[in-house]
Order: sequence, then structure tokens, then C-alpha cells
Amino acid sequence: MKRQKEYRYYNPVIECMDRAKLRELQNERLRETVKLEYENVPMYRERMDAKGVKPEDIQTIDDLRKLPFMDKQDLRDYYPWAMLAAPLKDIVRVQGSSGTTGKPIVCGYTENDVEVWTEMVARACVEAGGSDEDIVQVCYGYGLFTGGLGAHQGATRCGATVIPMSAGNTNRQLMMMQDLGSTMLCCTPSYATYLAETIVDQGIKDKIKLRSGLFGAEPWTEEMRQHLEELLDFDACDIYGLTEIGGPGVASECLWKCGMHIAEDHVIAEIINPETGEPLPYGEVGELVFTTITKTGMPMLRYRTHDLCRLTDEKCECGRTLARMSRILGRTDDMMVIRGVNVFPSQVETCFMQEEGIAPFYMLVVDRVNNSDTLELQVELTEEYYAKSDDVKEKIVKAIGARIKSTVGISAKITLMAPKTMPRSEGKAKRVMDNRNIKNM
Ligand code: DLL
Repeated sequence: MKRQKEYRYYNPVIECMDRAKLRELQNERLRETVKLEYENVPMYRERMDAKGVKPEDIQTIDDLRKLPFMDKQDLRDYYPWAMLAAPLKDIVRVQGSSGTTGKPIVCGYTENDVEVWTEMVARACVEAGGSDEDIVQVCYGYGLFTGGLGAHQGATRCGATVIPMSAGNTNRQLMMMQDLGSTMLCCTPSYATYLAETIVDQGIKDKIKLRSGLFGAEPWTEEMRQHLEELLDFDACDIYGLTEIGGPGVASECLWKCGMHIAEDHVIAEIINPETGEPLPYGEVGELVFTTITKTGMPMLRYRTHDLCRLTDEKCECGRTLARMSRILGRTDDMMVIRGVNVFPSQVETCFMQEEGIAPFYMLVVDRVNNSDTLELQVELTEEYYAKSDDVKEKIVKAIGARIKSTVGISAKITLMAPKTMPRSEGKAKRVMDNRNIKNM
């Protein structure tokens, strides 16, 4: 199924560049960005001054570690404009993301930033096999969230025919998908799964022409990919990004699906130990940190994403030399500590996705009973398995429980739910209900 990607937005000069040359390009752009930030953003200048670091001390990537970190809290503290490095009149777009509470964080993009972002998503579309022959159905939400507009701009840049559906209204999505013959789908992996299952349930698979999809904005697993690809017989590629760094397209997978190629001509990626802040070598799991090197509106220096993954700079089978990041393996802050054990929802997910009869809709309910933490996994059965005997269901419960115990190191109560009873999400899925916090308030 690996289609060749001979296309305008496949740019081997950058994407297959010799890594030493790429380093030189990154160093040059890094120096410019540090200067821009120091001269225009008082909060960061003060932070550098406090560390005794001047822009001329940052010459190469090896000097990065001298720079102070930034993170989401800065965007809240300096909301809305105090982190702009460009005059407000040069900001042509505002994008944002909702935090867990309160106001969204907002980022100002200059014309240059929108252009860089567009190019990154166009590259992602091509990596996933897209071209000007594709009909791209965008069901990410349009608005402050970067998913909708990002996919829209990138696919348009590729010359594809774009259907700007935005999220929701599944029947309408499926009607358009059939009538217009969509060949590429852009949405969250959980919504893609829901769409795919509905297609199979409605018996309309032979009317669907999807060849590939760009799925991201939330964590998903290899098992979820396999499930999706089996349902629709297409290529499901991962795409990563965040509003602060430039939206979707910061990294994305090619059809070899062995990690996401990072747009290293626009960002420098580091992995750090989330506790000490010390850089870690390629190959080790740690927190992903980005420095933007072409953004001019709100450049980010050593921005802590709180996303956990590992990096590799080995050349990909596709020929690209850009470093790759693994799937997001969890977040430093969605990590739950249950009876002293660190638990990531994605870890639990891999324990039941391989089980036959299980649909990929679930909720982890954490509670505190008699001063002891409890974990319950509520997970949906398929129609076929829901009709089976209690013995069969008991076996499934036992198998999942045992796998969670051995992989995650904790016992969990497994509750099998009736088909179509768990909430379906059109945007980012909510997978955890931690009642301990409510009770502790
Ligand atoms: O989610 C941008 C995006 C839109 C990416 C569409 C891909 C597709 P934010 O709303 O700012 O931006 O959220 C960023 O979402 O720090 C990750 O925790 C998570 N995330 C994004 N992509 C992935 C992915 C968009 N492929 C936050 N896998 C990030 C896992 C992802 N998590």
C-alpha cells in the first residue's frame, strides 16, 4: 500500500538533508531567534539576564541548555500579548487551546508563521501519500483549535480538494464522504474510529474511497491504528503538533509508519528528564522540548510540552533524514499515581485493545475508598461479543485484568459495557475520570 510520494511538497533538499548541514541551518536560525526574542520579549530577556546569558552566548545547539525553559504557565501569566516578539499589527491570526481550566492560552501568528505552519501540514499530507489528486475531508474542529484550519491550509497548499466539514454530525460526514468520494480523512483518531465503525455498521464500506488519514491531537496506540486500518483498509498516519509551536505538522508519519518526522528546519527538538530538566540522549524516553527557529510572532525557546516520547536520528526507510519522534507515550501531567504506581491511560489501552470483542471506547475511573485508591476500567464490548455467554465475558475480564496487572503493575476492576454506551468524542477524547480530586477539594 506504500504509494510513492513524488510531489511538489516532498522536498528532498530539506527532508533528506545531510544532518551536519541541517545542524548548520538550525544553528543559524537559532541565533536569529534568540536575538529576536531577547530584543523584543521583556519577560524572556529578564529570564536570560537572571541566568547571566546573553544572545551571543548561544551560537549552536550545544548552547541550548544554557537557555531557560518556557511552558504553558508563561502563556497564562503573560496572557494575551506580552510574549509577542512582533508588533500586534503584524499578527494576522490568533490560535488557541483550551487548558484544563479557565481561559484558553492564545498564540499570535504572523503571516510568516501561518506560511510555515501551512508548509508543515502540506508536507505531512504528502508524507501520508496525499497529492493534488486527493479529496480531503477535514473533520477537526475549525476555530481557535489548530486542527481544522491547519489541515485545511496544508491540504489546500497541496492542491487537494478540501471539504471543510469541521467536527460532528456523523451522518452528514458519512453522506459527504460517499457523495464526494473523499480519499483522505483528517480528524482525531477516536473520531476516526467512531466514523469507521459506523461505516462498517451501516454496511457502506464499499462506497467509501478513503486511501489515507492524518490522525492526531490526542494520544493513540499502535493497536488503535491496526483496528482502524483493518476496518477501512487504508493508511492511518499519526500527526503531532501543538498550538504554541505552530499547530499540527510539527511532526508527522510517512507511509512506513515508524515514527513521526520532525520538521527540523523549523524546530529543534530535545528530550529532557522531566524531573531534573537535564537533556537525555536520543533513544531514551523523556519530555519533549521544542525551540522554534522560524517563528516570528511568538517564538518559543525550550518550550516544555509535557509530552513523553523518544527520538531517533536514524535515517528512515523512506529516505528522509529528519529526526523522528515515537508516538506520544503519555504526558508528565496526565500521569496518574494510583497506589504509588505511575499509570498512563495509553499503557492501560494497550492491555485491552488486543483483546477480541473489545471496542476502542473506554473510561478510566479512579476513586478513593477507605483511604485506598481504586482503578476501574469501563470498556465497551462489540455487538457480537455482547451477545455471548457470561463465561466468555468472564474470560475477557480475567484476561484484561491479568494484562493490566502484569504490564502496568496494578489491579483494576474491569467493567464490560454494552455496545454504544460509552461517550463518543468528536474532538479530543476524555479518557480519565479521577474522582479523588473532587473528593479532596
Ligand atoms: O492538538 C494540534 C494538532 C491538531 C495536532 C490536529 C495534530 C492534529 P493543541 O490543542 O495545542 O494542539 O494540543 C497539543 O495535544 O501537547 C499533545 O499532548 C497532544 N497531541 C497532539 N498531537 C498528538 C498526537 C493540537 N499525534 C497537545 N499524539 C500536545 C498524541 C498529541 N498526542
